[in-house]
Amino acid sequence: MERILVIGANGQIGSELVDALAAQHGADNVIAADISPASLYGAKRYEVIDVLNADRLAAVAEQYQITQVYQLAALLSATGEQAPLKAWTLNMDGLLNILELARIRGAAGKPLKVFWPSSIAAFGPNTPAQNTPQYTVMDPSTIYGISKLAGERLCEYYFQKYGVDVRSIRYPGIISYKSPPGGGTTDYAIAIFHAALRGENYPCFLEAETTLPMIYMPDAIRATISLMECAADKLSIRSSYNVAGLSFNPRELALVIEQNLPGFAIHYAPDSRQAIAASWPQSLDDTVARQDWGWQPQVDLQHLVTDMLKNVQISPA
Ligand code: AKB
Repeated sequence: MERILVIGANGQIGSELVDALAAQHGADNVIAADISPASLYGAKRYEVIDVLNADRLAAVAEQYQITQVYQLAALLSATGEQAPLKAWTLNMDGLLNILELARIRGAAGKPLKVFWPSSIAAFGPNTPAQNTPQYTVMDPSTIYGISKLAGERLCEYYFQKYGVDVRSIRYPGIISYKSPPGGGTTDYAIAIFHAALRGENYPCFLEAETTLPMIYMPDAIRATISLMECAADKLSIRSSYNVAGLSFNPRELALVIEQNLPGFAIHYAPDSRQAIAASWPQSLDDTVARQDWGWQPQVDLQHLVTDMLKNVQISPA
């Protein structure tokens, strides 16, 4: 029986992951945790945890005899640029605390499987942008991307040196409607739906032709859980796997929205996030994920748009 701790459970990915894991393992076996005292998503078991507090992590892991941890607490690319030191501390020390927890519990005969998200932000301006290979130049230019690349190296180090069973995906931009994203560069592809459903013209902070790798939340959750369920001896990568969903740019996305919602219009007002997006890949080669654990995306742009338009609950502008 698994006992699963999800840190960052109130966030965009965490909230949906908690539901998916609870459906699979039983609500009693999933402990949602976040820094805020209030659980936004009604998880049956909820703990207030600051991932920077190693003693608290150890106490909760022992209390529930945790066997798996998803460490999702982080500052993303755009907010990270507003507070680089805070982003570095949270992203790096948060991961290190979890890896250390897994090392210490593993040495005590209580193995802890770890999931930690990397990102397309770990790539940079000199990375080949088309069909970006699994192994290639990585020269991230944001503090978030630098923390992701360093984090990938730490994951592999802890696996090689201590046998920590850590697994990771380089998430593309994740699109979802259940809970808002927090401070990413790919967030335009969610905000655009809210504007469209409010009947507003959308002022896009990226340029029209800025193609980025994206993934719809159901595919992202499926990828994450499949990787965590895969037999350890099938995994050839302990840094982080490239995983592709689909790729599109703001103009292409707006066109499909307009086909479904005639009259919708977009205009372009690029800001500092344009430079971040321009340094990231446009599409990913995820052959290794497909070979190792059978990854296969299911959602195309048409499906994503119709599903988002059906489900987004409009937020204030
Ligand atoms: C961001 O835009 O910062 C994130 C990411 C691609 O990791 N969505």
